[in-house]
Amino acid sequence: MKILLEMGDITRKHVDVIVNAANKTLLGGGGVDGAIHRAAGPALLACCSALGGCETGEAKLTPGFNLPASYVIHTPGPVYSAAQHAQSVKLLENCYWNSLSLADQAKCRTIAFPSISTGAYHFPVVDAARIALRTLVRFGKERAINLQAATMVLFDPETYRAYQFAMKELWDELK
Ligand code: AR6
Repeated sequence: MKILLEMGDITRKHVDVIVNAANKTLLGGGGVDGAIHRAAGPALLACCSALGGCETGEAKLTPGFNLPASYVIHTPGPVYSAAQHAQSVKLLENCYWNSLSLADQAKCRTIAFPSISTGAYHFPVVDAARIALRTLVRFGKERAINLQAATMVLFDPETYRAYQFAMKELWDELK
């Protein structure tokens, strides 16, 4: 599975599935969640309302409705807590791993992620980038059957630079 970084708006991505940094209600919100619901149209909210919410780190699949992507995977990231750093890390890992598993089971070949938990949920971005990329690499090595490419779509230059830094660090380690 290829891993790619780009700067942009995830609602514009022509991939099989995009991931939404949701909250546990799955009833929409601000940030990337709001942008995805606006672009998908009201049918997405109607569909999400029937799902009964989602636990932090778990993931649920819906159609993409008016989005260019066929599906959306909704995963609530952890609200970052420095006092419970290890638990925040584990939950963020689960978001990536469970989203990838669900996408692979749905026979998706391409997936795009936003930087989960680094906006309203305040996860330190370099730590979050390390967790995201390491989990993508591990899933690609251990589990991917259908998935061929995972793209991190980063919305602002600072987040993009953090992911570039984490990618270089990981690359240097693997050399
Ligand atoms: N495409 C890609 N990334 C985006 C986009 C976009 N269109 N819009 C924002 N981002 P956040 P969280 C980036 O706050 O921290 C919501 O209200 C953003 O710049 O969207 O997981 C939910 O309902 C940041 O880098 O998600 C939850 O209540 C990243 O996406 C809560 O926020 C994540 O920021 C979830 O907080």
